[in-house]
Amino acid sequence: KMSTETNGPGRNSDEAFMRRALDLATATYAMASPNPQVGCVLVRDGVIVSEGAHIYDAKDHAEIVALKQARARGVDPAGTTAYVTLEPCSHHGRTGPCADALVAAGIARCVVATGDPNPLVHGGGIEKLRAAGIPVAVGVLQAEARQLNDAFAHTIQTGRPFVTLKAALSVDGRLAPPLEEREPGRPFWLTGPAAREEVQRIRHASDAILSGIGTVLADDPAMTDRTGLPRRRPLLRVVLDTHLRIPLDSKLVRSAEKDLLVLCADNAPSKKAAQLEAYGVEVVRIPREAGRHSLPAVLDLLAGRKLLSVLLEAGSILNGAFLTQHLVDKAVLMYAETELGPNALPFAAGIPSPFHLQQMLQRVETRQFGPDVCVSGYLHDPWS
Ligand code: AOF
Ligand code: ZN
Repeated sequence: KMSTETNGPGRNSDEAFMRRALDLATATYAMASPNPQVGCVLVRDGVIVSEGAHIYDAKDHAEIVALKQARARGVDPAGTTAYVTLEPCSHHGRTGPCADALVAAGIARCVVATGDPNPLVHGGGIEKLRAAGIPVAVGVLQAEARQLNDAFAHTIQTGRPFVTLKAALSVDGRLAPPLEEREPGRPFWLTGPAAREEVQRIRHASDAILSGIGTVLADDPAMTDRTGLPRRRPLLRVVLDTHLRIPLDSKLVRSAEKDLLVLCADNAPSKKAAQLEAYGVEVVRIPREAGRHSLPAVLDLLAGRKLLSVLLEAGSILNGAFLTQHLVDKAVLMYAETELGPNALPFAAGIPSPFHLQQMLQRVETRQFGPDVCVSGYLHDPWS
């Protein structure tokens, strides 16, 4: 396709370089949180001279990584165009402002995919660049850049983690056969390997995974990130278990390595709590509302640990509680061809069917994973 712009670098080449910056940012899943995922490339005469991405533990922001790489290669960044997936920052955090560093380096032009929702920045970086006489284009591949940082945008504005509800469903919208028709301690598989791989990718992109004791007793799930990709902190596995019924010989407890958090009620048995703690499980008592865990309190506790994203992989009761309390931000529904019938476990208590949830979703996407169909969408847009 030909560029329709007549002067300056064409739109298509801007997109191509931003695509590369986005790829760099995408590669940092589980390495940037609690900061956003950001990538940057510096370009001169249509050629990339250096690249960078932000890794939380390395502190340097993506722009600084790219500037340092250019200099290490003997290239002066002056006169290059900087492509950044998130507005360069204007504040002093763990590092100095990237906007100042780009100005000092003599960048000729800056292309930004999306603004930074952080109230400390929020347009300030773009203003600084423009005030220094650097032309700034905003909005190239904006949708992709935003999606990558949904959880960051949500958390920085609401103070709570971004909640994604994931469910594997039968074609008639059920979670699993009735318990009495199942072998306990064995997960019931509806979807195929391609859909399950996608779930692993979602887990890898999450800071925490949450389920209820009912699911633990029925399935004995591991709730792990098995992508084999690096993470700067383990996927925190969280179980809501009012009375501490979680078996000591469950997969979760046996594999606990400071990455298993069991939330229970004030009056849960102390002896069981001590036993769990001896296995390396963290037990925390949290407030209840009408005999059930207060879900806002659960999310606040996770936010207090600087976790941006929570993946809810639970049964009917928790799915229903999160949905009816409007605490779900995004839903990912994986449908398999199998029919389970009206006696099977409903998708979510208090919601007639997953169809009713789908009707409420915005920006719905339908994808196929082998024989399975994945419908996903937002209940709250973290960028609106
Ligand atoms: C950028 N480039 O690569 C990133 C940015 O205190 P810090 O240093 O950890 O700063 C974190 C904030 O900086 C974060 O909340 C977000 O607003 C911005 N992230 N900005 O210019 C980057 N990761
Ligand atoms: Zn910065």
